Amino acid sequence: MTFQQKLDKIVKKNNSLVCVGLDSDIDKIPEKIRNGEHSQTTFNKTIIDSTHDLVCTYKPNTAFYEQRGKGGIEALKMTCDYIREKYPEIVIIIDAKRGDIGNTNEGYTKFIFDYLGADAVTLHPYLGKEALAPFFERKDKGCIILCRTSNKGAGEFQDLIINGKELYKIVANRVVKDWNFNNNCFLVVGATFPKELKEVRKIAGDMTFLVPGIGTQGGDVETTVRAGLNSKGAGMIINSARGIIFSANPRVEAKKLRDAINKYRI
Ligand code: OMP
Repeated sequence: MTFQQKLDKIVKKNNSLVCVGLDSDIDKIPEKIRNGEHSQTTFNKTIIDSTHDLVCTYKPNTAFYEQRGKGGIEALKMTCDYIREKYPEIVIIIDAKRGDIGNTNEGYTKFIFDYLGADAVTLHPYLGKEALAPFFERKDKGCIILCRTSNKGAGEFQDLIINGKELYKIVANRVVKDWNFNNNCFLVVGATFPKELKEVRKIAGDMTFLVPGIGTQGGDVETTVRAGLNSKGAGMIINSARGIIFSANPRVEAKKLRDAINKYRI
């Protein structure tokens, strides 16, 4: 089964475009869990058990695991194993923002797809199509390429005009027309820039976007959904991390987000 097929199934089953970001910063984990053994994994299991019927994907960002060394990598692996064993229909995106020369990328594919068993990874486009080949060759896995990011300074490079066009539009166009020969490419477009999101949708047809920036970063749900939906009333994986996992009630917040998104999907 491909990444897109797996995603379509769970979007339908849970009626959800919500991606919960497992950005489980150890310093923000409630104290009673933090002091126990395998605290990051225990925290993630609690989040996963309380939201699994409300989401389509989980997206651990490797930064919050790598910073802890061995214990963090172990927690990342245990979290991925837990999702695959207990909720195998839910998609796992590893947010690692990789993209090196081809030989090095081979190593990243082995870690992310084979060791962790993830369904997709986030990637930088800067080194070009040739360098990303080891990712593209994994036909069943998703290659989610940064296009127009959610951070304030995103425009520094991404809005540069080259041959009369913004760089982010050139990236979108290239991914859609040239890199997606295995139908396993997707784009990251931030919720904090709905005008640009709409522009990328015009270029990308029905391609699925990973859309972070809702919640703590301030992206508006209605504007984002209206700007980014594809012709099938889907095509978006809408991520919120801190706004859900560190809230007083993650289940309530995840449900609130799912329902708010669905209100504008018609
Ligand atoms: P919250 O701001 O806590 O919801 O987390 C957002 C998550 O999405 C973090 O893991 C970011 O690294 C990630 N992200 C962005 O915030 N902006 C982007 O443009 C791209 C990503 C990403 O690739 O997921």
